[in-house]
Amino acid sequence: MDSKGNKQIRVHDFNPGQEVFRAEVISGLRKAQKELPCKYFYDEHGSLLYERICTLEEYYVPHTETSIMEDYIDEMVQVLGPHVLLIEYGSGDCAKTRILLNHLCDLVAYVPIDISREQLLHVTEQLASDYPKLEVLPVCADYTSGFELPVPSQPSDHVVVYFPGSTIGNFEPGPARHFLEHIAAVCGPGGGLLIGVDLKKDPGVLHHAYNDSQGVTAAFNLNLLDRINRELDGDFQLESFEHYAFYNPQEGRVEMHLVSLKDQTVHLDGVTVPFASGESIWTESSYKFSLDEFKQMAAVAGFKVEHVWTDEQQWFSVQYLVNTGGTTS
Ligand code: AVI
Repeated sequence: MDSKGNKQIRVHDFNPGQEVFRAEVISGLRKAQKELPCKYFYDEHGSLLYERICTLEEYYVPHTETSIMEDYIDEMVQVLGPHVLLIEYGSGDCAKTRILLNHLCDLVAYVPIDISREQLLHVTEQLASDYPKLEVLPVCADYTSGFELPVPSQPSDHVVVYFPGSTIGNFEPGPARHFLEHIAAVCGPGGGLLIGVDLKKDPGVLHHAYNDSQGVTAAFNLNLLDRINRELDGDFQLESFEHYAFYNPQEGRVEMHLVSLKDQTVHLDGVTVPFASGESIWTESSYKFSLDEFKQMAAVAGFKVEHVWTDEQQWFSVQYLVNTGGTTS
């Protein structure tokens, strides 16, 4: 507590920092198919743009997932069980988490993990005031690399990892399986994973979701170049690149690219990057799953699908997986 009686917020900080950002940007732009990791979308401005995407009707993911959570929260609370330590990977603005926090009344502690330090601090302050009895232990980290989890002051019955929003779809298949294996290790036997998984659907719906009419997704994609300009002294001309997103049915994923509109040369931090007209930087993949595909991937990582909740159109699913205590690979 500080002198005014407010809870002191201590962030466990494992943020990889500028050197890693620089190295990953340069190595991505040197590849034959240029690419940039989608985790770098989420600087302060990118996080705000993503929050705006999440309010768009065309981007069905958040509102569909939220209705599933609201419709089935009582069942979810039963399935998750009592005295849970809840860990959220990529907590963002915690909008959906509040549904869980409002209903899991005997929660032991909540550990939000996010790469965006500003947003993590802001959200933790809000949670501390809205849930004064809850122990909140924020971790600033790139959750795709190693970091230590804080230890709560009370023991828990079991650990539940919450991973909403179908962010699992932003991993390539091999890394997705490894990430699920990592989560299985964090949960331990008897622990579980409550995860949002986007499902295969009409490609027209996907097209509109990633090419929204207000251009917010395009601005979100282009902000990555702006971030490189700001933080790595780059000279990308944003008007010379165009947002391009499409569903690739063979791979079962939406791909987002930034396409160069002319032959041009870009400089950043002493490095020169040539672009041919029409050449793209691949900035994000968003895989969509059938229920069976996801079940198989989860099984290889050591998880059994215990429960699946979907919306009526079967566009999105929230699934509870339990760690069975051994992988099948
Ligand atoms: C965070 N992630 C699950 C979103 C997605 O749908 O792949 C990011 C996003 N990209 C464009 N719109 C939203």
